[in-house]
Amino acid sequence: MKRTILFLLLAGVLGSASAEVATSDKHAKTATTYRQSVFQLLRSNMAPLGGMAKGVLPYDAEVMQTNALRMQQLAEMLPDYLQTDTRKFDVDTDAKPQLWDNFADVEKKAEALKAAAMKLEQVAKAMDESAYRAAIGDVGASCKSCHDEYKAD
Ligand code: ASC
Repeated sequence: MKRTILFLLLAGVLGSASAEVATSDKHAKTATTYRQSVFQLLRSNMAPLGGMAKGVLPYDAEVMQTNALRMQQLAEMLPDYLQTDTRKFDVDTDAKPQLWDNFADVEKKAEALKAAAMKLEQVAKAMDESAYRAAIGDVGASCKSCHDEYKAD
């Protein structure tokens, strides 16, 4: 008991999202909807950037700045929205079970996404066109590194 309290205090002080287990079918379904909503917003901000990196869309530094900032904000939300462990319930999800076994790694990957999005914002602010493609590529690579481990598809 004392150890549990100490752990909770430490987790609070360190500010990390402490994993929470869904307590009912309804709770799990709602948490899954929220979790997927954050990813849909990330996707909607990433899609035009991907188009630019591929040369399908013209580079637009303003869109890059806006979307990179939004992706930083969404990356910050990821641990909160991912922390609810829905494994005990029958929810329609691509989340792999190990997401909740390796949560510290998930938090690290969310930080990496935020860092890549910060870099992209800087590059776009500086209008450094020679760096756009690589900076967008790094954001996409951080999406992929998490999907490879924790998303089944
Ligand atoms: C996207 C998108 C993702 C990532 C990922 C990167 O544009 O929707 O999920 O990039 O495919 O590998």
